[in-house]
Amino acid sequence: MFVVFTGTAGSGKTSLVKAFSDWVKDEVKLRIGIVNLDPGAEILPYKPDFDIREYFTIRDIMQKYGLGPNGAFLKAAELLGEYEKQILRHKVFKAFYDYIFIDTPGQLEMFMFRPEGTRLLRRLEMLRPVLLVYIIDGALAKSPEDLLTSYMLSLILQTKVELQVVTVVNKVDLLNEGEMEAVRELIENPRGFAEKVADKVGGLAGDMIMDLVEIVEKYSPSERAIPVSAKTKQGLKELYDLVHEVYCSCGDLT
Ligand SMILES: Nc1nc2c(ncn2[C@@H]2O[C@H](COP(=O)(O)OP(=O)(O)OP(=O)(O)O)[C@@H](O)[C@H]2O)c(=O)[nH]1
Ligand SMILES: [Mg+2]
Repeated sequence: MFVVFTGTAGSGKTSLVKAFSDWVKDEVKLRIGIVNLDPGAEILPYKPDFDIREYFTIRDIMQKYGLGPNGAFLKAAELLGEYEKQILRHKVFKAFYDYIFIDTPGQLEMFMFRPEGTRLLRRLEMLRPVLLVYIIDGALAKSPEDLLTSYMLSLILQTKVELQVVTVVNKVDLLNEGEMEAVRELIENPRGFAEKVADKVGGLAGDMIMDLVEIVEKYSPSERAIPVSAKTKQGLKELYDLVHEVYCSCGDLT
């Protein structure tokens, strides 16, 4: 199964790919392949089996096309489309791994919100089932509005990509008891959490949040989000159990 790690910039995708792949290799003794699809990455803590930077990097694109970093990510999306066939011919996509973890750029515009990224996900699905792990930056727990926004983004992604999504809240090692409580509340009762945020914000924004609450309630995944820490490895067993459950339900026994 492909497990694609996504989430806003700096939420901990790369750290979690490293921590979770090490954990699964050590504790469950499975074979994990790692793919880096972030052309903006400088130093990676893991050794990828395939690295998009073999084809292009954000640094090179900025120089070659005279672009700033955001323009370069949009150009990178185009290049991802152009190189798609070559990329998918790489042996990692066919090799005998139990799971292939895919690290993606924090600039969601390049991968999740562009047709080229969605098309690549579709192509991957033809090879094996694809699960999305959406990472909420736990540091946002200091601001319930931001925590809720990031949670809603995971629902929006879900409607866009039509893939199974597992949501995790990362960096919980940084949170104090009050912030941890906010995370727990969001996980256990997204509607109640959103209502509180709406009350606090008030006005038109509060009304809009209340409308969104309906959507949250209707489409919230049946699985709860999982609190994790790529740093302390807290929650990785729970994450594995959920990923494994999806793997079994997909019947992917390759
Ligand atoms: N305390 C703590 N810090 C973390 C954790 N996970 C990631 N970080 C830190 O958060 C920062 C960003 O981590 P990355 O793994 O690079 O995040 P990313 O989502 O891959 O970032 P981009 O690819 O740039 O979008 C780094 O300084 C990490 O050390 C965690 O669980 N706990
Ligand atoms: Mg990264």
